Amino acid sequence: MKIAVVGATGMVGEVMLKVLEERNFPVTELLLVASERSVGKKLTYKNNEYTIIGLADAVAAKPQIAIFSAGGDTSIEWAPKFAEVGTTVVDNSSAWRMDPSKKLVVPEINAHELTKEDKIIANPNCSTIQMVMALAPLHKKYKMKRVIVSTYQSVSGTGVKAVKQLENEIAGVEGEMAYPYPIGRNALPHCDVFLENGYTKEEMKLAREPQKIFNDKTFSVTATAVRIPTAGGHSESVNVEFESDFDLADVRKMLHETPGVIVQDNTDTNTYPMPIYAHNKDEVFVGRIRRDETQPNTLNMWIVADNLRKGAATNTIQIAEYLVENNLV
Ligand code: A2P
Ligand code: 11C
Repeated sequence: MKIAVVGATGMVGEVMLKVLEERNFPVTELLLVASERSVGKKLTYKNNEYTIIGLADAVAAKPQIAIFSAGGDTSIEWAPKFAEVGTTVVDNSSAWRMDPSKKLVVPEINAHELTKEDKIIANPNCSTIQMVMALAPLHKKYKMKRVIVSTYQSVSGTGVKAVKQLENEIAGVEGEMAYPYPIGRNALPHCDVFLENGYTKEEMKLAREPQKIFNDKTFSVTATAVRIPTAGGHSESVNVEFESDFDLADVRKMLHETPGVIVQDNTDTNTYPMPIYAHNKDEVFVGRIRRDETQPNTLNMWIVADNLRKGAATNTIQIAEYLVENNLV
């Protein structure tokens, strides 16, 4: 495959290159793309040096696949230009996710919907991906009515500036602030910008994206998204009410048998998912699985994943792998 990585110098771009290499993606030609500021700089992939090129040159090269993580504005402007020359774009930004003409894909759940005609495919938000990975098998069997999720999100979700802010605070040095407040020794109930309805954009992504991924509007999701001082890995407390009652042992068994999900759940041994264990892993970790004793048919669980891997780079590359394996590019 002739593949372009757009945003190759960014935080997610760097992980994309690592994941492509680890999974031995069938690359015949690799185009590394970033802003004009980076054109001419070098990056290494599989011990070979590559020179960063600009977007216009990348379009002219007509790659079969372009994986994008260069922000929404770049995707809005450039994804259609790639699509026009026949490239299939898998986009990690929020630009196309809720566009009814574009598919929003978590491969384990809905990759089967993809066709050759899908030229721009959206990758969901990181906090959505890990949540739906755990909800998918349970929804299929017990049918969800309502989900209440509270997130504990790492600074890496915000970007380099936020990672630096936390590092500076830990080191006790002054520096640029990514957040309106200190993040070390703090928790900010504020991920992304506030909207007119009082929710943040991140919270509304958690509310809307799952309905599109499951192609089902019969359940609802309400969210509170919180930024905490972890370097990498998002955690979520999820309360889910089902239409029908469940068997707890069956819930555990189903999650255990779900590809891409690992159950870490033993209170006797203090076994539960944590960001430090999810770091650099592609799986979604689920634990603290227990019945909500305050109302019928309701479950509590704790879900953790590496937001830069399954939440971003890995999911994007899994979509690209699906396209290749199914002759869709
Ligand atoms: P650059 O490093 O040249 O700025 P992050 O999410 O870590 O901020 O990274 C964003 C990525 O998107 C970087 O690779 C960045 O390149 C790239 N990028 C940002 N703006 C543009 C643009 N206008 N055109 C192409 N790439 C862009
Ligand atoms: C965060 N979820 O942790 C965000 C980062 O829509 O792709 C990814 C934003 C997005 O702040």
